[in-house]
This record gives sequence, C-alpha cells and structure tokens, in this order.
Amino acid sequence: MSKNSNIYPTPDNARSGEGDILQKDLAIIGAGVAGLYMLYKSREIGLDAHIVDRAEDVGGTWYWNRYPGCRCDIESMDYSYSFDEALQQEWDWTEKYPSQPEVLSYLQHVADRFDLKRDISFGVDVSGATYNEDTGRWRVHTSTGPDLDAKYVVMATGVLSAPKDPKVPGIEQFQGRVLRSASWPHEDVDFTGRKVAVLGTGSTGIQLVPEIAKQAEQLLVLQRTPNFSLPAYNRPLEQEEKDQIKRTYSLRRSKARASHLGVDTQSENRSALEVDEATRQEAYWDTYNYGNPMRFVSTFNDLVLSRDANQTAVKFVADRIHDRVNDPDLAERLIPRSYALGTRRPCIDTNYYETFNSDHVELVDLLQDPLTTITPTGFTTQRASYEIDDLVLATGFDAITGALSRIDVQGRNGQRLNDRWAQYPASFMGVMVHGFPNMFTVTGPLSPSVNSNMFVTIEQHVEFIAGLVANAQRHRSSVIEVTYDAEQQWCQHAEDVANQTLFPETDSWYTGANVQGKPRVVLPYLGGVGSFDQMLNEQADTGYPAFDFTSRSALSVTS
Ligand code: NA7
Repeated sequence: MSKNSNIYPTPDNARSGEGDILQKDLAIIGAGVAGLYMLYKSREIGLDAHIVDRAEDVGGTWYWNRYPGCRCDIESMDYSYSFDEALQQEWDWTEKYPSQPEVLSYLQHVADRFDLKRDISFGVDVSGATYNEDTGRWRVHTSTGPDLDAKYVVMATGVLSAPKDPKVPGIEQFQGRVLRSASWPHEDVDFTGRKVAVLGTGSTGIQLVPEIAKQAEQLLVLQRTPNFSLPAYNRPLEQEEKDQIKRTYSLRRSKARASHLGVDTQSENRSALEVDEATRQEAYWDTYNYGNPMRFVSTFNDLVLSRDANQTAVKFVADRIHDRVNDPDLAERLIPRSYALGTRRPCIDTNYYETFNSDHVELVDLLQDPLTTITPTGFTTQRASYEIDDLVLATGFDAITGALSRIDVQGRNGQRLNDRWAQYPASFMGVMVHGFPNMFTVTGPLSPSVNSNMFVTIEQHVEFIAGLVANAQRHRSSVIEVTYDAEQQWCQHAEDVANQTLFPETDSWYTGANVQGKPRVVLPYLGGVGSFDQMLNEQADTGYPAFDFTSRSALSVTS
C-alpha cells in the first residue's frame, strides 16, 4: 500500500462521488510544526481535516534540513508544543539545543501520540489552490494525487521551506558532488580525503563548517556577507534542571507567550547607553556566557532601535571573534561591519570561528574577491581559481512568502496571490489576505514568525484560526474574509513599527533582499509576540471585527 493511499476516496471520505477528488472540511498544506497542530485543533472543533505534504514523513523544514550539525537556535525546553501538559511532561529532551534528528523524533512522536498520520498524505505535491465563488470552496490541485476540495484551506507551508539556489554562472557544469543543505541526502555523506567548498555563511553554513572540517582534506568557506555568531554552549541537559522546568512548565510557557521574542529572556528594561562601560560589559558577558542569541540581543532594550546602542554590542562580539580566531586579519574579515547586530537573525555555533585556526580551512572572502564562475572541477574568483571535489550550497531560502509563491493560489475573481504580493506582501496579522476568503496562512508575512520562537507564534496562529473557524461554524457562516481596511491598517502598523527599528536598513531574508525582484519589506512583525498575542485575543473577544462573515446555509460543512 502506498504511503499516500489514504488520500484516495473511500466510501467513507468521498462525499461528492467524484472519484478523483477528496472532499474535506479543511485542507492543510504542510505537515510541519504548524500543519500538525492545525490538524489536531481542527479535529477538536469537529472538522474533517486532511494534510498533504510533498515529504515522505512529518517534520516540514526539519524533515528536509538534515545536514551535519543542523540544530535549532531556540532551547529545547522552549522549542516544543505547550498545548498538552502530558506531552510536555513525557517528552525528554537530551541537550540544551535540539539537534535536527531530535526535533524530527519529537514531531514523529507528536504525530503518533495524537494519531495524526491517518489524516496525512505524504509524497503529494501541491501545484495550486483555486477558490470557487459559487460554492465558496477551495480546490487544492496536486500534481501527484487526487485534488482536494475543501471549505477551508490552511497554508502551513513554513517560513524557511523554499530553498534558494545561487545564480552563479557555470553551476550546472560542475562535475563533482553538489550537496544542498535544504535537501540533504538521508544517508551519511563522507567528506574524508575530499576538497570541499561551502557556499554561504548564514546559520546553516556556520553549523556545517565545523562538521565538514572534521573530515575534509581541505575546506574552502565562501563568504559574501559575514554573520554575527555567538557560542551556543550546547551541552547535555541535567535531569534536575529538566525536572525543575517541568514542575512549572505552564508558567514558563505563559512568560514566553507574553514576551517580545517568544522566549523568556529575563532581560532588564534598560538602554545600553544609560549604563557605564563596566556595567555594560558585565551585562554582555552574562548573556554571552549563557549562550542564547535571543538573550544576547535582549541584553539592553534598544539594541535594534539605536545605532549607537547597537555599536556597543557589535564591539563586544567583534572582540570575542578576535579572541576566537588566531589571525587578527582573518578575524577582521569574519566580523560583520555593514549592518546592525540583531537585524539578521544572530547565529549560534559550536567552534565555528575556531575552525578557521586549522591549516586545512580557508576563508574565501567574496567581498574582496568576487565569485565569477563555477567550473567543471571547481570555481574561479576574480583573482584565483580553485579545484574542489564537493560543492555544498548553504545559500538560504526565499523566506516567509517563498513557499506560497511556488503554489499558484487564485482567490476571488481569479486574483492570484503572486500578483497581489508582487509589490507588497499584504496580510492581516500574517493570518489572512483580503480577496482570499477561507484561506489562512500560519505565520505569514507581517506576523512575528521568524523574529520569535516559531513554536509560540505557530500556536498563537493555529489557535486563532481554529477559534475564527469555530465562530463561523457556530454562526452558520460559510465565508470568512478579512476586510480590506483591516488588512491595510495592519500593513501600515507593521511598517510603522519596523521603521522605528534598524531592521529596514539591513539586506537579509528578513527584508526580502536575498531574492531578486522580491519587494523590500520587513517581513516579520517586530512589535513583539506578547502584544501580538493581545491583539489576536482582542479580535476573538470582540467578535472578530476585522473579518466579514457571510452566511450561505446551503454551503455549511455540517450539512
Ligand atoms: P541565510 O542566512 O540566508 O544564509 C545564506 C548564505 O548564502 C548567506 O551567507 C548568503 O550571503 C549566501 N549566498 C546566497 N546566495 C549567494 C551567492 N549567489 N553568492 C554568494 N553567497 C551567497 O540562510 P541560512 O540557511 O544559513 O539560514 C536561514 C535561517 O535558517 C537561519 O537564520 C535560522 O533561523 C535557520 P549574503 O548574506 O546574501 O551575502
């Protein structure tokens, strides 16, 4: 029996009688953190929901990104669902920061524990989704299985799930191995005795480099823009500390939900510029030695608001990079100088900078000496040519909107989401776009998403969507649509908040600057997870004033 056999209509699930369409109340695209919880909540509110995912198992981005060293930058005890007390009590994280295999095992455990897989079809690629105004339903087009016909669609497509290949001339003629971090082979890859180049020094490259260096004969690290990285100080978790956290887990969770970044950073509310140098240094050392990027950027309350405040953090981290790299000239080239610390998601590492102290590891600084061509046996820069066996691409993602842009979404009047978003990724709180009724996005543009602990913001959104849909069901409304005014006001608010920070100045995937032709917009909402939560709750408490509910009793999913 094929893994996705449950998508094929059976007498029980095919209500329309059309053999090649699966009729559902709610279709969910994506079986990652968001999709799994959405399925769980859909069942809770009595909807017949179904997930499709192109992967062969649950996990979303954690299914695909299985490169050596892959690890989350949010602490294990926080990077998990909070909705079920028994689940959070029974799961046993082993390290401070969870490795990719551990996150994947956790998500598999969740899927099994709540019997979710019976409503998931794996290996199914979604090519489009079309809204039918006459029926008020969505048709989800799949290229590998029957289509789905559903009243509601939830795009749980992930924020870092559309990998971006670099456009380097000649790349297609390279005759060695090409390995992509975002679709890493399932079997072990051996680099022993090989000359390897890693292209990209974002979080992924920074995790890959020390691991590949352990095996490779020669490692060339191709860096265009350096990133700030802090030591993770990853370590096994002691039983005692896990027990202690679990005794008051709900308090930790509620603090995270009320916090700015979705984790309790325990920071003091003071400016970097209001304290003297000794106090400032002591504060930085405290958060640096703890090993948590969210804590470090929260050392003071104005690090991403004031250039002067930010410079104090840059200076501190630059000094630490000098501590870690033997050659001062090399250290200088590894220090970012063109943007403010924290306006790109800061990285954490295990021995990244120290790896450059090994003779067989070399930095190729593409800012000083740009990459020109990939050749059949290596690559050339303006000044040199290199021979390599393996090319590792760690070149990032078309973030937040990228996965959706690869699906042909057509809403009311045949309007395409890609056309709507060509100039600006409009959205109401990252959850719905006007003109696309009954379609929800989890952690879409202009929600805290990547500027937070994703588990927290995913739970916020999924619970909001479930509440909104349950409200519509209760009132026998068939069509839910955010008003144009509410959407536009939110866009303006998100932009106003972003403009008070240093983020808009920085080229990064946060601002869409890493993808040619993408509008330059600060994609995550920067007003904070806690206030975002309050605004979602206000919507629910006041009858969802941002939304129109249209009743068409003939289309009720329960009829
Ligand atoms: P990132 O942070 O977008 O990093 C991608 C890297 O690839 C970055 O250093 C880019 O340099 C580099 N890149 C991309 N295209 C090219 C070309 N054409 N030439 C040279 N260098 C290139 O993605 P990651 O996967 O590392 O991390 C994403 C998030 O995943 C991370 O923040 C965590 O939250 C998890 P550039 O900066 O564009 O100069």
